[in-house]
Amino acid sequence: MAQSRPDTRNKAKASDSAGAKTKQLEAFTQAAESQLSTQQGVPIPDNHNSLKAGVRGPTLLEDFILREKLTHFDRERIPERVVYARGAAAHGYFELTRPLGEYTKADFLQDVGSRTPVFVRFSAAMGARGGADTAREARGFAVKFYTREGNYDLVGANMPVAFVQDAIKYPDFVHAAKPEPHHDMPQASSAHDTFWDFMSLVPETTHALMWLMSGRALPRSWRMMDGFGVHTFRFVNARGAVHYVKFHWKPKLGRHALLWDEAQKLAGRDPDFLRRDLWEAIEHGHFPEWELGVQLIEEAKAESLPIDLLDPTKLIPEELVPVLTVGKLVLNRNPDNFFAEAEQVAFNPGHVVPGIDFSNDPLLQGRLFAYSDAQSWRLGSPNHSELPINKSLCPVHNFQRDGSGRNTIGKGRVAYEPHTLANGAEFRVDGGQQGFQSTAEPGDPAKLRRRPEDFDDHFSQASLFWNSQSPAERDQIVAALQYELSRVDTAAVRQRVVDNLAHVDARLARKVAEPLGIDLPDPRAAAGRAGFRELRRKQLVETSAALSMDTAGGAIHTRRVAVLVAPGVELGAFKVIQQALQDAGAVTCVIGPNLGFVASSSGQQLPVDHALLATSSVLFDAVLVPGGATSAQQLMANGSAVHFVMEAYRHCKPICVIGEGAQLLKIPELDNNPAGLPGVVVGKNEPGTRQQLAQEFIAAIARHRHWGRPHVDSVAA
Ligand code: HDD
Repeated sequence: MAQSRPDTRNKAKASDSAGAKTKQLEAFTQAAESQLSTQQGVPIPDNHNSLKAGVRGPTLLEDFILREKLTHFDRERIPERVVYARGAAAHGYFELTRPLGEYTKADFLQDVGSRTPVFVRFSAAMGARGGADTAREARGFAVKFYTREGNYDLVGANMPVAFVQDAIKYPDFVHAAKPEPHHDMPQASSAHDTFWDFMSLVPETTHALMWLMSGRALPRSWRMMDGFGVHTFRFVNARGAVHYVKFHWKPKLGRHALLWDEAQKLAGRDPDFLRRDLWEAIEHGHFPEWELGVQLIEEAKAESLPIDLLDPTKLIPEELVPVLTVGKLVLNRNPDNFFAEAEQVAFNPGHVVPGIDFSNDPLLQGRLFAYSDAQSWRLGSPNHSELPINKSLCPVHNFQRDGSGRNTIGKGRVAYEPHTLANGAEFRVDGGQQGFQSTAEPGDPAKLRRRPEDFDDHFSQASLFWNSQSPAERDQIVAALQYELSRVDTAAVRQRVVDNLAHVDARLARKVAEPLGIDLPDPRAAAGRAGFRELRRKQLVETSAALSMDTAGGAIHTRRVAVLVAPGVELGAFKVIQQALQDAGAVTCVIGPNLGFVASSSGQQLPVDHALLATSSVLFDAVLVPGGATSAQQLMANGSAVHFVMEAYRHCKPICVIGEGAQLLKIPELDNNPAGLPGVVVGKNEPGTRQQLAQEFIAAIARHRHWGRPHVDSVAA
């Protein structure tokens, strides 16, 4: 292919006169930083008063400064994303740790150590842009790789499976899940009739529902959740050989979830909980990290798998195809401007680079159209790829021209191909081996509206997920389903859901049905309905460890520990533990009755980070109550302080109480003796034991939650 680059961005050469003009402009720009101006650069003399006909007279239409300011303001909002509207983003890089040339010719996956800049946006699927971060939601995990061969977007989620199998059902699914159209409620909640009506009638949703009802839908932090590409994609190597590929992001900080009660309280205490968490971690230099893993399946072997790779409601258990770690993702820079970057970023699963190709997954195929269409509407023009955050870093050259929001100045008379008039040589792009090559997929070319037979197995993997959960995780799934269905007014819908659940697990269905005022679950009733085929493919594994989040241990890096203090607090053990926590990477916050300082028992002034009235235990991962009789007495007399500790107890969070601080744990059934409670470290302010206390507390924090605490349900918090 001959090369001519009439509008290559990176190669513009400034002429001498342009250079002089630039210098002149720079001088103006420096002067202008201390001077407000209109969009045309005209200096603004007064930004407080509009132009009036006399001091008490009407405002003049002539005031172009006011007119321009208001017209711009009136147009500041763009339509929010129809799904995944609420989110935030960060910059970083992807580094390859294992060469993948054997599988794909993608340039950025060849050389170990090579780094590709990325922009990553995390989001919540159904909530509006102004909703709360901690609603029960599938989370978006969208990564834009700015590779040397163009932008590659991996637009995934924190769940490996989708709700529906075919893109033609996606708008129905979204309409059922979003607020009900007659009164626009509820916001960011699946606990309503239309959601469960649709789900109960479309059993292919069952597997994803299990994920949504689990802790996966309530991440403690975006930094502590998995990501998945969901669909099967294809890697194509330089020889044209194909491997099917599934993408996995695994967080370095482990996987942790909020409890439902916490999530609801956080929605009020700090609706920005997750975006603040990401922002602060990056601001403080705690750069979040994930490993990129791939599951690779030779094209010829795909048939022998018991799972249809084109079905987006199925995953491949890691026991069947292991996840190969190939790189790491590091987020190390917050955006400069939320709107210009996080809001205007336009992801598209159709953005692939040579060496990565689509599969015929019917959900993915629909997405290939939907995103470019959605972005052109949302960002106002097909020229959204020219916005700084969407621009590829490599040169762009084509003959697309004009349209609103066009930035590129396409030079010369030639805006077509083939041509000879650019530089006399013939320029023609009509095939050949360069550029992105679409790779054929084995398949049936007949045109029909049908799905492969195996797509009808809607329950095997929902059961696999259920079987892989720990007892505590199961309790939460049951509680989530009970909560959601208790809010569904239509009894027939509640009944259909539990009838379906009986195909996942009979005990699960019975337990969920208990408080719902309906009949016992009847799997035969579900099986009789339209859209239901009782197909159950044998799964080669009974359980899969990677499907459970309940993994013990791990680092405590960036976990937030609250330290409750009042005047008279003893500093000895507290200071030793605080230092040990900080050395282990945790963040400690001193919380006192008021802002300012608290005088310790030895008369030292201890700075307070947060006042009790402005904070809550749900904003923390663990609680430390130091000793000191006066301090403990005052905290005991403060309902907010007692509630703080008891709520942390109820949420099974690690707690360390020293000396008189133990009085804050008021559990009458235990005669107020907290010794031996899971995840509760009790100690004295004695020099010889401080280090050991600190290590016990760190180990307790590493486990994150301590299930099986006695009398949790009787705690009024
Ligand atoms: Fe989608 C946005 C993830 C299926 C249509 N989707 C969007 C975003 C994420 C996903 C993370 C936000 C990207 C960002 O941060 O800007 N979508 C998924 C996943 C899916 C999925 C994991 C299933 C595997 N989506 C899906 C289908 C369709 C769409 C089947 C339509 C046929 N998605 C869109 C959209 C959005 C979008 C309408 C909203 C606004 C936008 O794209 O930019 O085009």
